[in-house]
Order: sequence, then structure tokens, then C-alpha cells
Amino acid sequence: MLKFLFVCLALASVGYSAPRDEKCLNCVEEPSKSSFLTAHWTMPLSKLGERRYYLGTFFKANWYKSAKFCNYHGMQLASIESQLENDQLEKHIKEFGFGNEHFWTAGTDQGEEGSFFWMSTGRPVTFTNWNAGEPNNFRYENGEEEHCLELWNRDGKGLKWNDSPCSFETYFVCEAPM
Ligand SMILES: [Ca+2]
Ligand SMILES: [Ca+2]
Repeated sequence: MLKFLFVCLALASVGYSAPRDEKCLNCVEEPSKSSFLTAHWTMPLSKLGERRYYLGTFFKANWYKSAKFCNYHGMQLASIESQLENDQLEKHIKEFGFGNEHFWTAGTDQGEEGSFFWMSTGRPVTFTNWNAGEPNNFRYENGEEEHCLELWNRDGKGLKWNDSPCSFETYFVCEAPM
């Protein structure tokens, strides 16, 4: 065991003393272009306009786990920044047969109540498509309020937006880098 530890320490110290780019001591190596995360998609992505999406419909997850899943596969939860993007995505989800389900997006107002941002890009939500009366930051009996943005055909008027409790487990939409 001690011998193993010594070997590990020796390897670590060799690694640490290896030559580095002196201009940028704190830089992390960028993944190479051949990285499977960025170059080779093993999941079925749908190209809608300029964007590529993955519909997470094999299991339901809360907002954080949905984001984790997208991130692990080199993507982000989707942001929706125009009517065109919204319509393309809605049409695609309906054609997929999931038009009456809930889908997480990257939207959240956890940073500041009432101020929705796309967590994936850090940009404020500008284009909006809320269901009537939303976002309402509904407060549940356990004290949880609504801070995460889902698509939901609440009124039979299409996949409009709703703020929902981030712990709610549902489907989600990942978006691949442009
Ligand atoms: Ca909220
Ligand atoms: Ca709501």
C-alpha cells in the first residue's frame, strides 16, 4: 500500500514539474477537436434551423439532473431566444408525440426572483412565451417556490412557458453547441 502511495506521489510530482506554457499557468488544456464530447455525437440530435437538439424523453429528472445529463454529453439545457426557435422546437416535440408533456429548458430565476436568465448562456430571457398568468412563482406546502422554466401545454394552446419547482422531475431539452 505504502509502495503504491509512493508511486502515485512520484507520478504526481513528475506531472506537476512537467513543462507548462508559462504565459498561462492556470489554463486548462482545451479538449482536442477529436474529443468525442465535441466532435462525435453518439446521440440522435435533431437539427432545427441553426440549432441541434436532443429530447430527453427516456427518463424524467429534476432541473439540476437534467442539466447534468446535458452537460455530461457536451450539451446544455436549451435556451429559446426567438419566436422561430420556439416554434421549431414546439413543432418538433409535437411531431415526436410528446406535445402534452413537460420539458425543462435552461431558464431560471434562482439568481434573483422574477429575473429569468438562461443558465446555459448567462443571458437574460428577452423573447418570452409564458402561459397566461405565468411566471407566478407558486409556493408549495413544503415551502418550495417556482424558479425553473419548463415548456408545458397547460391550456391546450401549445407548449408555452411556465415557472415550475426545480425539484419537479420531467423530460428536458438539451441543445448542442452551434
Ligand atoms: Ca421564481
Ligand atoms: Ca408557475
